[in-house]
Amino acid sequence: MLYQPIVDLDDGRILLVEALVRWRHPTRGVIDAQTVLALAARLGVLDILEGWILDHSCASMAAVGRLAPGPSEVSVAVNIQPSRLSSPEIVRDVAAVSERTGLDPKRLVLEITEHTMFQDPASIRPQIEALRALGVRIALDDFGAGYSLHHLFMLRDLECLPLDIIKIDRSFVHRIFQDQQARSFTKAILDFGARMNVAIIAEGIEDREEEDLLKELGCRLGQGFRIRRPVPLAQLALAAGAGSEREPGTCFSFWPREEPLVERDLAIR
Ligand code: G
Ligand code: MN
Repeated sequence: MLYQPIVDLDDGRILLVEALVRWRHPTRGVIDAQTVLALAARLGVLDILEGWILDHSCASMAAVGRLAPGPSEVSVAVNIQPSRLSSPEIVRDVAAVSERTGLDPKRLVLEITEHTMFQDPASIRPQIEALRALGVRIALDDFGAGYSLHHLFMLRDLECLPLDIIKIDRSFVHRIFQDQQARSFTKAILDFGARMNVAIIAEGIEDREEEDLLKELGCRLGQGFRIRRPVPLAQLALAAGAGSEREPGTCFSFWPREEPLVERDLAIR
């Protein structure tokens, strides 16, 4: 498993890490999350894999939190199939995982992709509410993927869904330069977030210009290769441990923003 930080763009503090599964194949190298999940779906073991990912991510975050004071503030975001939200089992599963691993549900975010959220909102609502009552936060993933004006209307529908976070899809983030409309839309999402008390995260930030423009538009939270590539949790924890004299209560931020880590990361891409 790898974990990709989601940071406060102003000071680089890590607020959340997204758990991303990887499969180190003996001959084909490292296989990314999308391929692994598609393969698991084809083999009919997607539920089992997702259960394992949830359990593993929660256990790892709980363990890291015990090692250093900083990471105990950081939450973990786990992707789940939206269909799982239609059944009350998810609430029991999450409660059981939290119990077993000792991870406070307040430190868990569940990410669900956009389109399925709208297919049958009534069937997922009770589960979302029960999960939020446990303290779990719900993120709408990849919002704006396959960008169309339709998404502007979707913002209205979103007002009716109990959401904590919206992640703006990276295809969208990449358009904000050439496309005035994409910029206005980003602003509309950010305004929506401010009005509805929903945190907005820009995904897939790949260069400095994108980051700067997003900040200018008022976006405070971001994720992407420009900020940090997905890394093993131990790597985040070790770095945080080095700064563990930091006052408890501050979120862990383990590398100075000025350090050219990103360039180094890009070099090994
Ligand atoms: O759909 P979701 O947001 O869960 O997708 C996460 C995937 O996006 C991961 O596989 C991750 O490696 C990838 N990813 C993360 N940051 C970036 C980025 O800046 N650019 C691109 N192209 N992919 C990214
Ligand atoms: Mn995601």
